[in-house]
Amino acid sequence: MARLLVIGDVHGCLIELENLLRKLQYEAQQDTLVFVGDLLNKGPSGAETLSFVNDLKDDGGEVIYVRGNHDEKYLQFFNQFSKRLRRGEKPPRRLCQGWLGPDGHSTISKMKSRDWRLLLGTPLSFQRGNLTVLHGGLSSKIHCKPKHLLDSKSFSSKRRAEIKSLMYIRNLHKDGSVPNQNQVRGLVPWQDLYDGRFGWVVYGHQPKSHVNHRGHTIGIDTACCYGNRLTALVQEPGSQIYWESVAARSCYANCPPPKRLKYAATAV
Ligand SMILES: [Mn+2]
Repeated sequence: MARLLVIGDVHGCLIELENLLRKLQYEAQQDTLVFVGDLLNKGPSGAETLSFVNDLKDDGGEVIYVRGNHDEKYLQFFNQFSKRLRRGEKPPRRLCQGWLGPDGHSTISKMKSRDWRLLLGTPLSFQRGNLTVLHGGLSSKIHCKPKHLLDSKSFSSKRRAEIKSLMYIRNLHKDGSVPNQNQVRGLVPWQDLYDGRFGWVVYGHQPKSHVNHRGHTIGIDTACCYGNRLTALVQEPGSQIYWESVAARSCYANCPPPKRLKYAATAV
Protein backbone atom coordinates (compact mmCIF):
# COMPACT_ATOMS: atom_id res chain seq x y z
CA MET A 1 0.00 0.00 0.00
CA ALA A 2 1.05 3.55 -0.69
CA ARG A 3 2.88 5.87 1.64
CA LEU A 4 1.54 9.37 2.10
CA LEU A 5 4.30 12.00 1.89
CA VAL A 6 3.36 15.54 2.90
CA ILE A 7 5.94 18.19 1.97
CA GLY A 8 6.25 21.53 3.82
CA ASP A 9 6.54 25.01 2.23
CA VAL A 10 8.98 24.66 -0.68
CA HIS A 11 9.04 28.37 -1.70
CA GLY A 12 11.07 27.75 -4.84
CA CYS A 13 13.73 25.59 -3.14
CA LEU A 14 13.78 23.02 -5.92
CA ILE A 15 17.20 21.50 -5.20
CA GLU A 16 16.15 20.81 -1.61
CA LEU A 17 12.87 19.27 -2.84
CA GLU A 18 14.79 16.94 -5.16
CA ASN A 19 17.16 16.04 -2.31
CA LEU A 20 14.25 15.31 0.02
CA LEU A 21 12.45 13.07 -2.50
CA ARG A 22 15.72 11.21 -3.09
CA LYS A 23 16.20 10.74 0.68
CA LEU A 24 12.63 9.42 0.96
CA GLN A 25 13.19 7.10 -2.02
CA TYR A 26 10.03 8.50 -3.54
CA GLU A 27 8.31 6.18 -6.03
CA ALA A 28 5.81 7.94 -8.32
CA GLN A 29 3.90 4.72 -8.96
CA GLN A 30 3.51 3.86 -5.27
CA ASP A 31 3.54 6.95 -3.06
CA THR A 32 0.97 9.72 -2.72
CA LEU A 33 2.66 13.11 -2.62
CA VAL A 34 0.91 16.08 -1.00
CA PHE A 35 2.28 19.62 -0.94
CA VAL A 36 1.12 21.76 1.95
CA GLY A 37 1.20 24.85 -0.33
CA ASP A 38 3.47 27.82 -1.11
CA LEU A 39 5.58 26.30 -3.86
CA LEU A 40 6.21 29.88 -5.07
CA ASN A 41 7.93 33.07 -3.82
CA LYS A 42 11.01 33.77 -1.69
CA GLY A 43 13.31 30.99 -2.98
CA PRO A 44 15.25 30.91 -6.26
CA SER A 45 13.23 28.54 -8.49
CA GLY A 46 9.46 29.06 -8.15
CA ALA A 47 8.52 28.54 -11.81
CA GLU A 48 10.90 25.58 -12.10
CA THR A 49 9.30 24.00 -9.02
CA LEU A 50 5.83 24.21 -10.63
CA SER A 51 7.25 22.64 -13.78
CA PHE A 52 8.89 19.87 -11.72
CA VAL A 53 5.58 19.09 -9.97
CA ASN A 54 3.82 18.99 -13.36
CA ASP A 55 6.45 16.52 -14.57
CA LEU A 56 5.83 14.31 -11.50
CA LYS A 57 2.13 14.26 -12.39
CA ASP A 58 2.93 13.45 -16.03
CA ASP A 59 4.99 10.51 -14.77
CA GLY A 60 1.77 9.09 -13.37
CA GLY A 61 2.32 10.06 -9.74
CA GLU A 62 -0.61 10.90 -7.49
CA VAL A 63 0.30 14.47 -6.58
CA ILE A 64 -1.93 16.84 -4.61
CA TYR A 65 -0.93 20.47 -4.27
CA VAL A 66 -2.93 22.25 -1.57
CA ARG A 67 -3.14 26.03 -2.10
CA GLY A 68 -1.04 28.36 0.08
CA ASN A 69 -1.36 32.10 0.59
CA HIS A 70 1.54 32.81 -1.78
CA ASP A 71 -0.03 30.60 -4.46
CA GLU A 72 -3.27 32.53 -3.92
CA LYS A 73 -1.39 35.80 -4.50
CA TYR A 74 -0.30 34.53 -7.92
CA LEU A 75 -3.85 33.42 -8.68
CA GLN A 76 -5.26 36.83 -7.79
CA PHE A 77 -2.65 38.35 -10.11
CA PHE A 78 -3.69 35.91 -12.84
CA ASN A 79 -7.36 36.84 -12.43
CA GLN A 80 -6.49 40.51 -12.73
CA PHE A 81 -4.26 40.19 -15.81
CA SER A 82 -5.48 36.95 -17.40
CA LYS A 83 -6.16 38.50 -20.83
CA ARG A 84 -2.63 39.87 -21.09
CA LEU A 85 -1.05 36.70 -19.70
CA ARG A 86 -3.06 34.50 -22.08
CA ARG A 87 -1.80 36.63 -25.00
CA GLY A 88 1.73 35.94 -23.76
CA GLU A 89 2.29 39.55 -22.66
CA LYS A 90 3.96 40.24 -19.35
CA PRO A 91 2.70 43.02 -17.08
CA PRO A 92 5.41 45.63 -16.26
CA ARG A 93 8.24 44.58 -13.97
CA ARG A 94 7.40 47.08 -11.22
CA LEU A 95 3.79 45.98 -11.13
CA CYS A 96 4.80 42.31 -10.82
CA GLN A 97 7.32 43.05 -8.10
CA GLY A 98 4.88 45.20 -6.14
CA TRP A 99 2.27 42.47 -6.23
CA LEU A 100 4.35 39.30 -6.11
CA GLY A 101 7.69 40.24 -4.53
CA PRO A 102 11.22 40.75 -5.92
CA ASP A 103 11.21 37.53 -7.98
CA GLY A 104 7.67 38.11 -9.32
CA HIS A 105 8.56 39.27 -12.82
CA SER A 106 11.14 36.59 -13.52
CA THR A 107 8.84 33.86 -12.15
CA ILE A 108 5.90 35.01 -14.28
CA SER A 109 8.14 35.23 -17.34
CA LYS A 110 9.09 31.57 -16.96
CA MET A 111 5.61 30.21 -16.16
CA LYS A 112 3.92 28.23 -18.92
CA SER A 113 0.17 27.77 -19.31
CA ARG A 114 0.30 24.32 -17.70
CA ASP A 115 1.89 25.93 -14.60
CA TRP A 116 -1.05 28.35 -14.33
CA ARG A 117 -3.44 25.42 -14.79
CA LEU A 118 -1.70 23.58 -11.95
CA LEU A 119 -2.16 26.61 -9.69
CA LEU A 120 -5.79 27.10 -10.75
CA GLY A 121 -6.57 23.48 -9.85
CA THR A 122 -5.25 23.63 -6.29
CA PRO A 123 -7.73 22.58 -3.58
CA LEU A 124 -7.85 24.29 -0.17
CA SER A 125 -7.57 21.05 1.74
CA PHE A 126 -6.92 17.34 1.39
CA GLN A 127 -8.09 14.52 3.59
CA ARG A 128 -7.15 10.88 3.73
CA GLY A 129 -7.83 8.57 6.65
CA ASN A 130 -7.04 10.38 9.87
CA LEU A 131 -4.98 13.14 8.21
CA THR A 132 -6.17 16.53 6.96
CA VAL A 133 -3.72 18.75 5.07
CA LEU A 134 -4.22 22.49 4.66
CA HIS A 135 -1.89 25.47 4.39
CA GLY A 136 -2.67 27.86 7.24
CA GLY A 137 -5.03 26.80 9.99
CA LEU A 138 -8.55 25.89 10.92
CA SER A 139 -11.21 27.97 12.60
CA SER A 140 -13.34 26.03 15.04
CA LYS A 141 -16.33 27.84 13.49
CA ILE A 142 -15.95 25.70 10.37
CA HIS A 143 -18.17 22.68 10.87
CA CYS A 144 -18.33 21.21 7.37
CA LYS A 145 -16.13 18.29 6.46
CA PRO A 146 -12.82 19.19 4.77
CA LYS A 147 -13.86 17.68 1.44
CA HIS A 148 -16.68 20.25 1.29
CA LEU A 149 -14.16 23.03 1.69
CA LEU A 150 -13.21 22.40 -1.93
CA ASP A 151 -16.69 23.33 -3.02
CA SER A 152 -16.57 26.85 -1.68
CA LYS A 153 -18.71 28.25 -4.54
CA SER A 154 -21.84 26.92 -2.85
CA PHE A 155 -21.30 29.08 0.25
CA SER A 156 -22.27 32.66 1.03
CA SER A 157 -19.57 35.32 0.57
CA LYS A 158 -19.02 35.50 4.36
CA ARG A 159 -18.63 31.74 4.52
CA ARG A 160 -16.32 31.80 1.51
CA ALA A 161 -14.12 34.41 3.20
CA GLU A 162 -14.00 32.21 6.30
CA ILE A 163 -13.03 29.18 4.24
CA LYS A 164 -10.41 31.12 2.28
CA SER A 165 -8.91 32.07 5.63
CA LEU A 166 -7.69 28.44 5.83
CA MET A 167 -4.69 29.69 3.88
CA TYR A 168 -3.89 32.57 6.24
CA ILE A 169 -4.96 31.76 9.81
CA ARG A 170 -2.37 31.90 12.58
CA ASN A 171 -4.48 33.07 15.52
CA LEU A 172 -8.16 33.16 16.42
CA HIS A 173 -10.48 34.86 18.88
CA LYS A 174 -11.07 32.71 21.95
CA ASP A 175 -14.54 31.82 20.62
CA GLY A 176 -12.93 30.35 17.48
CA SER A 177 -13.89 33.17 15.11
CA VAL A 178 -11.45 34.58 12.58
CA PRO A 179 -10.04 38.03 13.47
CA ASN A 180 -9.67 40.92 11.05
CA GLN A 181 -6.21 41.39 9.60
CA ASN A 182 -5.19 44.22 11.97
CA GLN A 183 -6.55 42.65 15.16
CA VAL A 184 -3.79 41.32 17.41
CA ARG A 185 -5.02 41.55 21.02
CA GLY A 186 -6.65 38.72 22.93
CA LEU A 187 -5.97 36.13 20.26
CA VAL A 188 -4.87 32.53 20.73
CA PRO A 189 -3.01 30.19 18.35
CA TRP A 190 -5.53 28.24 16.26
CA GLN A 191 -3.75 25.02 17.24
CA ASP A 192 -4.82 25.50 20.88
CA LEU A 193 -8.51 25.59 19.90
CA TYR A 194 -8.47 22.68 17.47
CA ASP A 195 -10.32 19.73 19.00
CA GLY A 196 -9.19 16.99 16.62
CA ARG A 197 -12.53 16.63 14.82
CA PHE A 198 -10.83 16.28 11.41
CA GLY A 199 -8.08 14.01 12.76
CA TRP A 200 -4.48 15.16 12.58
CA VAL A 201 -4.15 18.49 10.79
CA VAL A 202 -0.86 18.88 8.92
CA TYR A 203 -0.08 22.47 7.87
CA GLY A 204 2.67 24.88 6.73
CA HIS A 205 2.60 28.69 6.75
CA GLN A 206 4.46 29.28 10.02
CA PRO A 207 8.23 28.82 9.60
CA LYS A 208 9.83 27.22 12.65
CA SER A 209 13.18 25.67 13.45
CA HIS A 210 11.58 22.25 14.04
CA VAL A 211 8.40 20.36 13.27
CA ASN A 212 5.73 21.93 15.47
CA HIS A 213 3.74 19.07 17.01
CA ARG A 214 1.03 20.54 19.20
CA GLY A 215 -2.20 18.80 20.21
CA HIS A 216 -3.74 17.28 17.09
CA THR A 217 -1.75 19.54 14.78
CA ILE A 218 1.63 19.13 13.06
CA GLY A 219 3.32 22.16 11.47
CA ILE A 220 5.91 21.11 8.89
CA ASP A 221 7.17 24.46 7.56
CA THR A 222 10.76 24.25 8.78
CA ALA A 223 11.90 27.48 7.07
CA CYS A 224 13.84 26.02 4.14
CA CYS A 225 13.93 29.32 2.20
CA TYR A 226 15.39 30.98 5.33
CA GLY A 227 18.31 28.56 5.30
CA ASN A 228 16.96 25.93 7.71
CA ARG A 229 15.44 22.64 6.44
CA LEU A 230 12.77 21.21 4.14
CA THR A 231 10.58 18.64 5.87
CA ALA A 232 8.25 15.83 4.82
CA LEU A 233 5.76 14.10 7.07
CA VAL A 234 5.54 10.42 6.18
CA GLN A 235 2.56 8.20 6.91
CA GLU A 236 3.35 4.54 6.35
CA PRO A 237 0.62 2.01 5.59
CA GLY A 238 -0.76 1.11 9.02
CA SER A 239 -0.74 4.76 10.07
CA GLN A 240 2.71 5.14 11.58
CA ILE A 241 3.77 8.79 11.25
CA TYR A 242 7.27 10.25 11.28
CA TRP A 243 9.18 13.05 9.56
CA GLU A 244 12.31 13.39 7.47
CA SER A 245 14.13 16.52 6.39
CA VAL A 246 17.09 17.85 4.40
CA ALA A 247 19.19 20.94 5.04
CA ALA A 248 18.78 24.08 2.92
CA ARG A 249 21.82 24.80 0.75
CA SER A 250 21.57 28.50 1.40
CA CYS A 251 19.50 31.26 3.01
CA TYR A 252 17.50 32.51 0.02
CA ALA A 253 15.08 34.97 1.60
CA ASN A 254 15.62 37.83 4.05
CA CYS A 255 15.99 36.07 7.36
CA PRO A 256 13.68 37.05 10.21
CA PRO A 257 15.41 38.20 13.43
CA PRO A 258 17.03 35.19 15.15
CA LYS A 259 15.05 35.77 18.37
CA ARG A 260 11.85 34.98 16.51
CA LEU A 261 13.26 31.97 14.76
CA LYS A 262 16.09 29.77 15.99
CA TYR A 263 17.66 27.61 13.33
CA ALA A 264 18.43 23.97 13.88
CA ALA A 265 22.16 23.40 13.58
CA THR A 266 21.91 19.78 12.44
CA ALA A 267 23.00 18.67 8.97
CA VAL A 268 21.66 15.91 6.74
MN1 LIG B 1 4.84 29.85 3.36
